Amino acid sequence: MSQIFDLDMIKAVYSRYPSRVAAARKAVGRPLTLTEKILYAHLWDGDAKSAFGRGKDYVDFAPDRVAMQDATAQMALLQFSTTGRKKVAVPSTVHCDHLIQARVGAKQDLQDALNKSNEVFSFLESISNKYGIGFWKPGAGIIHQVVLEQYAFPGGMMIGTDSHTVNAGGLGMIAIGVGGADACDVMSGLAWELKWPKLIGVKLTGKLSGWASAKDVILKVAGILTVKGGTGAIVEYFGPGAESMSCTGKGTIANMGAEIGATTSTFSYDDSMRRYLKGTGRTEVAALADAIAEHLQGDPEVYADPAKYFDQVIEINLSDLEPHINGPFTPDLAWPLSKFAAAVKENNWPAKLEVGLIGSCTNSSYEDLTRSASLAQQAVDKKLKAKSEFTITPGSEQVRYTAERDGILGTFDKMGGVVLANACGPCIGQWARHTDDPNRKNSIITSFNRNFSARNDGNPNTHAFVASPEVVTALAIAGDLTFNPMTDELVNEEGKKVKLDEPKGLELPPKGFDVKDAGYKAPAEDGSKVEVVVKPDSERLQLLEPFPAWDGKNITGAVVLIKAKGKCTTDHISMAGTWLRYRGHLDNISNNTLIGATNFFNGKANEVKSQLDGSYGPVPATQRAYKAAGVPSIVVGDQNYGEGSSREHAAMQPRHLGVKAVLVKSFARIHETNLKKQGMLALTFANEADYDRIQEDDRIDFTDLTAFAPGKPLTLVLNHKDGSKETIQVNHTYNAQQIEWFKAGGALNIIRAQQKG
Ligand code: MIC
Ligand code: SF4
Repeated sequence: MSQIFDLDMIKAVYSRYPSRVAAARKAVGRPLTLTEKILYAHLWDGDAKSAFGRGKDYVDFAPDRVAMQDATAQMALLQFSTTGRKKVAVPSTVHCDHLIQARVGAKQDLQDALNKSNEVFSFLESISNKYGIGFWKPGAGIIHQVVLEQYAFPGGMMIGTDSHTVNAGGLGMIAIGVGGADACDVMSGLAWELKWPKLIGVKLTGKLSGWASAKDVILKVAGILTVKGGTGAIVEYFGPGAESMSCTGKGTIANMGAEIGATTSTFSYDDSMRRYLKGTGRTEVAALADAIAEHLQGDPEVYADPAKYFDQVIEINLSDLEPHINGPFTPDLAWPLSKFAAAVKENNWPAKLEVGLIGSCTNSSYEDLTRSASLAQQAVDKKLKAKSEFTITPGSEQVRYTAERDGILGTFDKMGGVVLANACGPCIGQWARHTDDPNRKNSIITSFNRNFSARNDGNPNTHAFVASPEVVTALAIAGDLTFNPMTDELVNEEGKKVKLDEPKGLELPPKGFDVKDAGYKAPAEDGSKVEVVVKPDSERLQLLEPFPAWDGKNITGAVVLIKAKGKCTTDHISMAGTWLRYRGHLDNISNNTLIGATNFFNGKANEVKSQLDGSYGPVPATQRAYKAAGVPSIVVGDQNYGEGSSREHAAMQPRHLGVKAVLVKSFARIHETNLKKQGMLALTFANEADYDRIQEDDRIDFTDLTAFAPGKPLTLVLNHKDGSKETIQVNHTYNAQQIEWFKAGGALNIIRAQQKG
């Protein structure tokens, strides 16, 4: 296996640890959690004293790495290319995984993607080559699995332009999902700021056995904390249960921490990580980590009395943990397996299971595949024919190659499974699902992490559930959502009743991992001569124009483009699926702006009233008309607005179309930052009930924007159609620097001026 991780960088990080941890302990005056150690070891200015006690403040950090996936890298690198820098300041990689559609199977699908998205892949390859960025070509694997296998290291700090960057927490990192503009800062050699997080401790005792797996830990945690419960927090898992789990199992838990809104999750360095590092060809990294192992774990006093050190503590006994199935439509609706069948009946969800899908960045480790294959083998042995369609998405070429060599993929094939490309595919709506009738309510179950409405196949009638790969496999064999493999029997092809035995798997391949072509391309030493082509008439790529600076005036007479009702995720604001096509072309992708959001005033998606002529029309066209007419507008939203993806398009598109502010009950972290970065106003109702005061025909005046200052609420006057007026307060979390971004029309305008100046 080629060695592409940066050993010198890791050595440099580790050499800072002993003194940084000692200084932090002194500043804080008590034992430290692992999270705190990693954060203090990565302070931009190294000054523990000044960082300590900054409470809810933003603090500057120096991440070690940047990872980007194809669908977000385009915008990140288009922004980077305007800064004037010659090379990235920290090791960075691009991974081509989102733009591959699942249709018939790996080989054909990959070829189709290469044909269809050649322009974008070539752009990413050449721009990576130019700026010193490692390039993982289409088919190499899903970003988070590749990062775990190649780059993640205990105690490191990484940012990535994808919300599931947090996956690397399974290998003891602080790995955080961000928008492309944040990545651009770090690649430009600037500090990266994050609000000092709250700490949630999850103590794991006992040991997983039988049908329960690591996925069930996070499915249960999601049920406890909900999609908002982790907001602003880093979740630290510890205890004997954590140590008894595989490293990739920890990765699964950290991965799906994105679904509870957590900033990230992490685990202390232990033997499972050591085994995984060695198993993936990184014996040197394991040796380096061993040398400072005490710093790559929380202090023993912390784990002995967690309530004293964490803001919240949850305890889970793995020995009692029941498998869970979460859904539909939201990842936090958690059902223990024994209660699920009744829930399906009570809620009238379609019990017939049409497709079971395993794999993805969440669950495609060797352990996951062998455990699921053990069930597939039983199906063959016990003469059961899988009743549902069944697909497998390997996370990387390394895992796929090894699983093929070891006969695992062959076993799935015997059960009727279809192996898809090593890519996101159905997880991100890149799925040409064949269905007889899209209007029929139907059910699917996946081992992925998200199940928002219409996410996987673009069909709002699809009820998507999330579970472990082994539960997905068992249910696909049964073809029935109400089947409980722990207790129920199935009738085989000979009419005999049979029962599935517990799944069995292997943590790591006994013969080691292998791969012929991992799909990596190192960048040129000197990329200055590399030419990056963006055709002026391209419909997929567009060079960026700087956004205009604020005019220094209060906004007056703003109309309400849309008042979004209920869940409004980044999928609602900037849909994926077929729209992924335009991720490098801001103007074209803006045609999907908020088309998935439900209009509070008529309960419909993509139908809003134009204040120009009173007609109803699609959101993007209505907004384009406001922009052309010079009418300012705002977007109003509900709780946890912008939940889900890191895609900054959800912030850049409204900005590009001329929306001035987004006013909501609460924000998801990444989206709020993305809005700020792009020079938008991200505001929250001081009084949530004021959401109800916003009327369809309001004209809104900002009366004190000219005095915009940290910690000071803003005042809005709502001029209702009947002539009455109401004044409301809105809050914001902008610090002084972020207010400068707003004034300059976006953070990039400032970086550009600095790099050129
Ligand atoms: C997702 O899981 O929603 C994605 C697709 O990976 C996104 C990134 C994107 O929108 O490109 C994410 O989670 O950040
Ligand atoms: Fe890809 Fe799905 Fe993972 Fe996002 S969650 S990176 S779309 S596999």
